This record gives sequence, structure tokens and C-alpha cells, in this order.
Amino acid sequence: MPFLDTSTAALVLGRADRLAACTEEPGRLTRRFATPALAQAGDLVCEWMRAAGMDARRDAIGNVIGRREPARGGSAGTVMLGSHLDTVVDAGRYDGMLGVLVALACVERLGDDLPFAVEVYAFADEEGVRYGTAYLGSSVVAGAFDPAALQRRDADGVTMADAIEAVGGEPGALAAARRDAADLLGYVEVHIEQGPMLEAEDLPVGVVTGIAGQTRAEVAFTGVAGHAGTVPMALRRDALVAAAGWIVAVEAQAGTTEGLVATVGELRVEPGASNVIPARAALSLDVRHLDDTAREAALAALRDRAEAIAAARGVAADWAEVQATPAVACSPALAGELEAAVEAAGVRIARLPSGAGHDAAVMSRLCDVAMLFVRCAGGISHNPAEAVTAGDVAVAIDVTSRLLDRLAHKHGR
Ligand code: HGY
Ligand code: MN
Ligand code: MN
Repeated sequence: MPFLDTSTAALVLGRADRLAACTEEPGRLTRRFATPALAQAGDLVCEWMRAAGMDARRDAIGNVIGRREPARGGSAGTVMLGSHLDTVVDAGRYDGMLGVLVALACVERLGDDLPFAVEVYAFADEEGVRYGTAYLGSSVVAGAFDPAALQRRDADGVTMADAIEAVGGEPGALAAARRDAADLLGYVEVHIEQGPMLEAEDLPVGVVTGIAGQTRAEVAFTGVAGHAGTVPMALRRDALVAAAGWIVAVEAQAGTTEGLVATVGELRVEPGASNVIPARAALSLDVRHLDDTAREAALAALRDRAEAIAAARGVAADWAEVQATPAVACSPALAGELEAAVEAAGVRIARLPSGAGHDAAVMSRLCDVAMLFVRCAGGISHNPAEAVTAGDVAVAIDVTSRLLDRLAHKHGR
């Protein structure tokens, strides 16, 4: 194994710790879109970008974008690197952040002979925790942002437009913030695997073949509130019991369909009192599959099941699709370069699909994309126990640096 820059890897981990302190909730890491905590993290990234000799700025939705010009007026175009800066609730400190920090570390180590510019993106929202729609940051860069989302309200009733303005963004300028694709050579994202495969293979990194498609929906069951003490069981129209039956059906459907995962992660019960029969149960649904046809078939079956359960229980079922993102194949050419860089780093090549969504899925609308996964302990993610080793981070830095070298030779160094 050639020289590994473990000191830079340690710097990356130290920076991840500093970013982890930028949280909305003392004692655990929660950093949602357009919050002061995200702005604080973005300020740190801007500072590090400028120290690395990059121009750093924020775009209209709050993405932090660093740019390093090519050497001696090189005009081969631009390579984009990056990932997201927002987190889920009670998150780990590497999901998203690792990709931003490894990209930054590679820029800091670059020679000054790259024939292309390098841009590093720290996207303002990938998880979609605050407004239920994922990829807000990369959607703006890719020109795929749906302006209707600006009217969505968060749990406190704040519209997305107001939230963007409150942190200095410009909701009216999102369309103009689209990155022109003409000079783009590709987008490369380093991300923790969030799964067990690399650990099982005892590999530090792997090359992503494709990203599963995902659909997010909001499902609600509406029954009749009633007195918990007086309404006979046979006369109840209990929304929560209907929802519970459907949730079990969701798990059963995913458990018996190859390659399908389905999750109910949010549940709100109204009126929400222990002595009141629930009138309404509102749920989130997250369905994913590497094959879009299989995902759509699963959604149709789950919708039918919700309606059947509702009818049998005398309640109503409402279904609203919030967002659908098709499955994306990584660019064979760019992934091939990444594989060559992995091999040159002395690591056996592993190819693996991503069940998790990533900004690369949206950036594929702009240019070729490739992803490098980094082993994470126990495959754990979306959990404060998320962990990586300095050694594996050093390999990721080495591979990404070698990729940039290979692209430099390919584009006229
Ligand atoms: O949900 C996902 O797949 C990603 O973590 N946003
Ligand atoms: Mn995530
Ligand atoms: Mn992520």
C-alpha cells in the first residue's frame, strides 16, 4: 500500500468533530436545512475552503461552493466534488460531511498543475428532514428544483421560502442558480457506505455502480375521535389501528419483494390524547428499489392495501406522493477512472449499488457522476454511532487524489 496521508485523514476527522458541534440540539447532532446550525457549519467550510486557496460563496439556497481555478489558465473544464452538510435527527457525523471534507483535503493537497478547475459543493439539504423533500441543494444546482416546494411548511408552519430568506438565501433566485453544464467533466462524491458490504469484504473503499430510486409519500388514515371509555370496540373507527395494520403490511410487502425496502419513519396521531380514540394518523412512506418498475409496482400495491384496510375499518385513506427520484446508474467512464484509481492505490476493486440516496443521483442530470464508498463501522448510519477509521479516510483521500491525477492526464496536463 503506497504512502497514506494519515495526518490529513486525522485533519478530516477533526473537522468532522468541529462540524458535529454545529447542531440544533445540544447533546446530539441534528442539522436541518436553512437553520442557524447549518449556517454555522457552512461558515466553517467557507473558512477552510478559503484557507485552501479556493473562492468560497453561498448560492441562493445556501449551498456552500468552493472553486479552485485551473493552473496557468488551463481550460479543460471543471471537476465537481462534494456531498451534503445537513443531517438527519440525532445523526452521525460522517454522512455527507465526509464527502465534503475529503474533497477539501484533496484540494489542499493538489499540485498547481491541474488543467481543470475543481469545485467543491457542500449541499444545504440532502436529507429532506425539515420539508420532507430531499435533495433541495443539489436540485437547485442541477436545475431540477420544483418551485412549488417553496410553499411547503415545516413542523412550525414556516414556509421553505421564509426559511431560505431567514438565513440570507434568495428563494426568488433559485432557477438562476442552476450550474451551466457546458464545462463540467463530472461530479464525484465520496460517502460512507451506510451498509455492511465493505466491512464484510474487509475493504476500505468501494466503487458505486448505481443509486436506488426512491419515492417519498405522505399517507393519512382518518377515522372518528371518540371516548376511550364509552365507545364499544366494534363501533370504533380508529385511525391509528388502521395505520398500524398498514404499517405491518408495508413491512411484509418489502420483506417478500427482492431488492425492495420500505419504511414508515414518521407517525403523527391526532388529537393525541390517551383517552381519545385517534381520529387521524398521518405517516411518512419511503420506498426504494434499484429498478424503478419494481418500485412503482410496490407503491401501487401499498396504496391499494391502504385503501382496503381503510374500507374494512370504516376510515378514509389519503395518499400524497411528495417526491420520486429515479434510480441512477453511475457513469461507466467516470466510474472506470475511479476503479483505476482504486487499483493504483493498491486496493482490490469492489463494486456495489447504493440503497441510500445521494446528491449524485440529482447531479447526474447535469453531468457524469461517480461515487466512492468508504467503509463505516457495522454499516451503521443515521445513528450517532456512525464511525470511520483514519486509515480508511486516508485511502479515500489517496484514491480521490489519484482520480484527479488521472483526469488531469486525460484532459491535457
Ligand atoms: O435517505 C437517504 O437515502 C439519504 O440518507 N438521504
Ligand atoms: Mn443520510
Ligand atoms: Mn448522505
